Amino acid sequence: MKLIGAYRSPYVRRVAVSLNLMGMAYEHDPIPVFDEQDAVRKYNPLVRIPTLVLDDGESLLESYAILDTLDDMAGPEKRLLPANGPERRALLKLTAIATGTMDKAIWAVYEGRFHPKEKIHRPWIEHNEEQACGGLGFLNDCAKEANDGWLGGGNRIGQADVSGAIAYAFTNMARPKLELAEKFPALAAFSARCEAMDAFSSVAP
Ligand SMILES: N[C@@H](CCC(=O)N[C@@H](CS)C(=O)NCC(=O)O)C(=O)O
Repeated sequence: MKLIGAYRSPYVRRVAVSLNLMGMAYEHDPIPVFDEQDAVRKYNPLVRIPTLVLDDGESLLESYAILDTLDDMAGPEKRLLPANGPERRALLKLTAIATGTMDKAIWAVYEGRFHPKEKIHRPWIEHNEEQACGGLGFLNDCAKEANDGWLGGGNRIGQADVSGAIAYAFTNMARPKLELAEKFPALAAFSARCEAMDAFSSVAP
């Protein structure tokens, strides 16, 4: 299978780390989504990354849908979110807080990147940054409680951990002025612990 999109995208990265953790081999094609739209459109009518092209040519899109399919393919031992039950519900919530944090950090970035200077609306950037910090604060409390364990408890890394660690790393990289390591030290330490794993460091942004 082929994963389309640069690892700078936190959504691409959470798919890449998940593939690594599940031990699934893939080819990486870091097509720049804004510069080579037709190359992405061929696989995804929304022209967004990540897009995962399966060996039979079918393409999967939207990271949550891609990961749901990969969990299904990986089977019970390797899947990163439980298939059902209250544990799934709790971990989906944590994962949604992590991906919502990514959304908000990206919206803050896009406001500055895609508007001419005179049309950039600072309050909208601050609004999104505040929401991203809300998500990171919640994850920081989970990291504090987890101590040296995983965000959602349990004895092995799961999707809430992957997405939580990447949400922090991406927001910290994209919004350095927010000084996140000082605001959220437990999450910063958790993210650093994950980033030291091969599954993460081999797909650094
Ligand atoms: N909800 C989507 C978000 C994906 C997304 O926003 N990707 C960005 C790159 S980080 C993108 O493709 N942007 C191009 C655009 O929206 O025009 C997912 O989880 O996959």
